[in-house]
Amino acid sequence: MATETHYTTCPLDCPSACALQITTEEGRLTKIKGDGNHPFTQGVICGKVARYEAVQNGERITQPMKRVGPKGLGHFEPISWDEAMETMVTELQSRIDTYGAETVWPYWYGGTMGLLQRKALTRLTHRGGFSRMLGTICSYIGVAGWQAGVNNFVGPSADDMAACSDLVVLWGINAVSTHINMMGFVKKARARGAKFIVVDPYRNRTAKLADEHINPRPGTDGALAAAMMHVLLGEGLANRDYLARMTDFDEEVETHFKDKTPEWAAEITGLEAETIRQFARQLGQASVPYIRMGLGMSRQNNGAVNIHAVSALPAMVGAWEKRGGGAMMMSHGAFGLNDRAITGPHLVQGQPARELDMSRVGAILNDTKQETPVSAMLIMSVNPAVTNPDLGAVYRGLTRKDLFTVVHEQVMSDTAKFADILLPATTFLEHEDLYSSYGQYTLQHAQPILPPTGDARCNHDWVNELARRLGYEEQEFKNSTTQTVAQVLADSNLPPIDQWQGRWQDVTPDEDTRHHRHGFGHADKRFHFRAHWSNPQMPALPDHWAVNRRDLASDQSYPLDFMTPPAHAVLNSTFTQCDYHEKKLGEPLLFINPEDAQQRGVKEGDLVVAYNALAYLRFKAHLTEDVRPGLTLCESNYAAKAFKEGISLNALSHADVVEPTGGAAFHDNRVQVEKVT
Ligand SMILES: Nc1nc2c(c(=O)[nH]1)N[C@H]1C(S)=C(S)[C@@H](COP(=O)(O)OP(=O)(O)OC[C@H]3O[C@@H](n4cnc5c(=O)[nH]c(N)nc54)[C@H](O)[C@@H]3O)O[C@H]1N2
Ligand SMILES: Nc1nc2c(c(=O)[nH]1)N[C@H]1C(S)=C(S)[C@@H](COP(=O)(O)OP(=O)(O)OC[C@H]3O[C@@H](n4cnc5c(=O)[nH]c(N)nc54)[C@H](O)[C@@H]3O)O[C@H]1N2
Ligand code: SF4
Ligand SMILES: [Mo]
Repeated sequence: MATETHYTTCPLDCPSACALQITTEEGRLTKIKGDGNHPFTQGVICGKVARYEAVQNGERITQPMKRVGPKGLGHFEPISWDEAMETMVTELQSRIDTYGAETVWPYWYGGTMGLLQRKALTRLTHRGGFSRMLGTICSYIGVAGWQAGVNNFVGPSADDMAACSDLVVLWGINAVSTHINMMGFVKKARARGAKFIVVDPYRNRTAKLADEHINPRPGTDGALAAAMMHVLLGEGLANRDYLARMTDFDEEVETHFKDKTPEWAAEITGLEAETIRQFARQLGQASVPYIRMGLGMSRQNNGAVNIHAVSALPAMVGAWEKRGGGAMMMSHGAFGLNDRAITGPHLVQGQPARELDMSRVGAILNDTKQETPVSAMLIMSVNPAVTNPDLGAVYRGLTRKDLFTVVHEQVMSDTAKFADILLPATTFLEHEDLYSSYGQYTLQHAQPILPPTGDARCNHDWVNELARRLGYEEQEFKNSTTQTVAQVLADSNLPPIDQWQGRWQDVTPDEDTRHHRHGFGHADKRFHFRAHWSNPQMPALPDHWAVNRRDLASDQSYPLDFMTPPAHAVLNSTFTQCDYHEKKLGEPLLFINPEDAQQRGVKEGDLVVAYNALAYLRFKAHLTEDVRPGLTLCESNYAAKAFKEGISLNALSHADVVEPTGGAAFHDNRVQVEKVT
């Protein structure tokens, strides 16, 4: 076998969904680069995936195994797929007989974004009547905030921005690390003279490239946006014509903003009132302002209110209508896919089963009062022992003796170590899939390029076999991946693969739709300044909703804000088991402002402990003005082994029930910090 070139799609949970060019030699991955022909990738990919061989050719799980030591230690013994399947059927069936089908909780998330492999467990869940998973951990808070005002998950494309915007604002998104391709388009806009502003509590890699960095305290974007609207209205910079035609703006809304002065917001955000005024004027005076809103800013207890408030800014100045103007948060609304062949909603027999919030796995597994306890979990493409909040509770839950845990994994993740049955998973180079995106507008199809490693099977295949062994005879459990892809495309009125011109379909909505010129996603077609939250305690109009830990703190036990934004070198917990990426990531650093450090006698490189009511973790201190006084952070995520305590960063994250629909407030935590002597 000689050198071969292949094309595929990056499966990771990243808004870019890059088209990739793969080189193999003698059937082994040797090189990955961006596909230069793809309109969004444009030949650029991130450094972490460029070194994917660390996963592909690294230490993989290659055969089914059963646990032989205590849960959590990762001691296993090889078994056959047949024995693994038989054990699963026996263990699941006995628990279903005792407690009912809802005792089984299939659990999956961000390992792969490929539609077939990602959601395969859902059809089994539906058919079996198992507990359904409420997939809150990433975007639920942001989605609720966006629905309140816009309610259409489309927006101006990166091309629109590059070609037309004269003010580019990246708000709560560290694109250099989390959406690198976006930066190429920002560069083009800047080359035309566009100004580039970053709004983020943390002077991250993206902020360092900006013309201006505005750093509100975390969880205060609602106050900032409300005060900006006060200025826009007061200084004649609001677009009254647009407000009347396209929004629900009225006298009540106008009155609401009367006392949202920059001075009021300065108190809350920690910004100078003058900074807020100037920012509002820049937005109001720009011809085509564009805001790219990140989900990062939504990971707050008041995140939904903040997302809604920021999305109201382009409505206030009438930016949405102009090509390249308005705001963009997620692009998935453009795909219009019907995925019932994958998820099988029609396979539900009788009443739909209960839904359990994935962000509260610790609390749920430790809840002894539940009528139907969760006594079996099927875990696939997700690593809750690192990525879920309140890891202490997650560990206690996963070590329960009576819990039967199946984990399907590529590598020995921290969660895999808790498995009773551990199953080997293929990588995206070894299986077929369809890929949509939440940051750009192409639908991609990818064929397997390499044979499975060892006895690895793809998500689609083992789920189907388990279903058949449980006696489910529906066609959905017999279809191959190729048949399922064909069915999804047919159900979605899209051409079959053999009629595609290339490896992707452009699904970019037309310019009017991207700019909501025919209206927004509400019955009245208007942008809503008035949110209709399911929780009536949430402020209907853009405001500061004072429900964050800083707002509620009754004493100074944990005086410092603590955030855990995504690290550059890894993607969630993916790559944290790879030597190359681990080295790039480095040891866990606690970013702390020199002022806060000095008060604690802490110097650069000192060993410090950060603690709150949940846990303590030790870090190396990094003194930096990149965080304001009162703010600390550690970039996420790390495998447990990176910490002396043997548990990862989210031991310090609370599993709050975030309004209005659940989610995880990863960047709304508080700690105290002391020097370790
Ligand atoms: N390298 C890398 N890339 C990733 C990931 C990763 O872990 N590493 N994760 C992937 C995943 S799953 C997702 S969902 C996306 C997430 O990517 P996006 O949703 O696009 O946003 P992030 O870049 O996570 O946003 C993080 C930024 O939000 C800021 N932030 C936190 N709280 C607030 C706030 O209250 N207000 C404001 N204005 N800013 C705030 C943080 O300081 C940080 O700089 O990235 C994906 N890409
Ligand atoms: N502190 C903190 N925590 C966070 C965040 C944060 O900003 N701060 N961000 C949160 C966000 S936005 C998200 S989306 C979650 C994501 O959290 P997770 O969904 O847990 O994502 P990953 O950590 O990437 O873990 C995915 C696992 O799936 C495995 N995998 C990859 N592909 C496949 C496959 O095809 N099949 C199978 N069976 N396994 C596969 C990988 O090896 C990896 O171990 O993390 C959240 N956690
Ligand atoms: S992680 Fe994101 S930026 Fe990196 S290759 Fe994948 S899609 Fe592209
Ligand atoms: Mo995410």
